[in-house]
Amino acid sequence: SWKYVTKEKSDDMIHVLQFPYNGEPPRDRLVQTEFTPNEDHFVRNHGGIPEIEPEKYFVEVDGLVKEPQSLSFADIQDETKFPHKSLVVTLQCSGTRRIEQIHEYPGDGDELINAPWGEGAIGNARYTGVSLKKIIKHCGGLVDGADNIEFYGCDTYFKKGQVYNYVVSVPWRKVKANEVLLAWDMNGKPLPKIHGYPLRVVVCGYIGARSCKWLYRIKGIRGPSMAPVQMKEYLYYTPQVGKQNAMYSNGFSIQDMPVSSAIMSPIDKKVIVHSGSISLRGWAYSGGGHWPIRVEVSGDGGSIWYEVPPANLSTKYYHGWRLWSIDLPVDAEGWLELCVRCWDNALNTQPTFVRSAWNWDLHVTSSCHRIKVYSVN
Ligand code: MTE
Ligand code: MO
Repeated sequence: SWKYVTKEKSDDMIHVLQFPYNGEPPRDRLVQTEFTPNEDHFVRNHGGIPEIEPEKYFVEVDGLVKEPQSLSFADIQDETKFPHKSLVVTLQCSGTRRIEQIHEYPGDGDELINAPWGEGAIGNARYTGVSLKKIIKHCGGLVDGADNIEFYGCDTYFKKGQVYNYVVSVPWRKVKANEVLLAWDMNGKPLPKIHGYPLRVVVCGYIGARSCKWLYRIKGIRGPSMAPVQMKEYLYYTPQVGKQNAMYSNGFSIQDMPVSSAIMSPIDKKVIVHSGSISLRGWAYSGGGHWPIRVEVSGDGGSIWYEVPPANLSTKYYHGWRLWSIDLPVDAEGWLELCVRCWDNALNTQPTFVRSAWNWDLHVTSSCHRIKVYSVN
């Protein structure tokens, strides 16, 4: 079997697809650090990894902007024009934990798109760059009637015999709120090639799909992008949609990520020898500008819940995850179902079972995360 080799990623990444490179880190390691090391951050690619020389690199800002411009990498980094800005942002693929939906009931058979992600298609980093709002203002602002911004990535991918660039959009109000960053730095290091070098979009609180890598064009448009990634992928279908009646028009375009959480340690199906408590660790995250405020775990499938002590939640950021840990009291011996659920600051919480929110394209598995372990007390 052929394997894409890159020094930018840890050797033990779990490849959910071999080509293009799509991988997530080992589960227990992901929650060891609040900021995910760049080499452990999950990677989601639709196509190849472009090689871009920053000296020859330009970003076109055009479409429905008043003064279209072509900006070099040096222009974009020019602090006299655009103040530098750092933001802590969790990027989450809407396919995170898809494997649970696949086990519940298989969905869209297009495996190239529907990679069987586990709980690791999420990562947290401090990104530095400029707010896209400043760039658009620099280009005279939007023409009347324009209300979305379209991004073009210079990678290409194939689907159903056609070649596409990666193209997506976000509404202007998101940009106006300074929640869209053009970033060249990830955790104090130059953006790795595999994460979009030299410049990528980072959209706070939205599904990872809108954070376009290898950005080469920014276009003012009216209404969302008509490109296939925007119109045909990342749709959330009602439960009645399946193989016989799937139609893109029945899908709801996913933007904000809902509240979710996962147990990353211990690992599913393990035997745990303990003396009265099992220590659990994991992540909790909510998109759309919300953040986790309460995490609870259960050792009996969800009858009795224990609150994770607030002191065991990592620092609160507006757009970042919170790691958590707890020693869960356990008397029972034998197979136990451990589960976690989270509340965000808008008091949203998670669906109880995977089947509560199963959808044909298998996106946004945000149900209460459950694993089984064998307890020896
Ligand atoms: N941008 C381009 N140009 N091409 C892509 O395939 N994948 C998107 C997004 N941006 C993608 C892209 C998806 S679906 C996700 S989840 C995030 O990038 C993943 O970002 P990462 O690989 O840096 O973790
Ligand atoms: Mo994604």
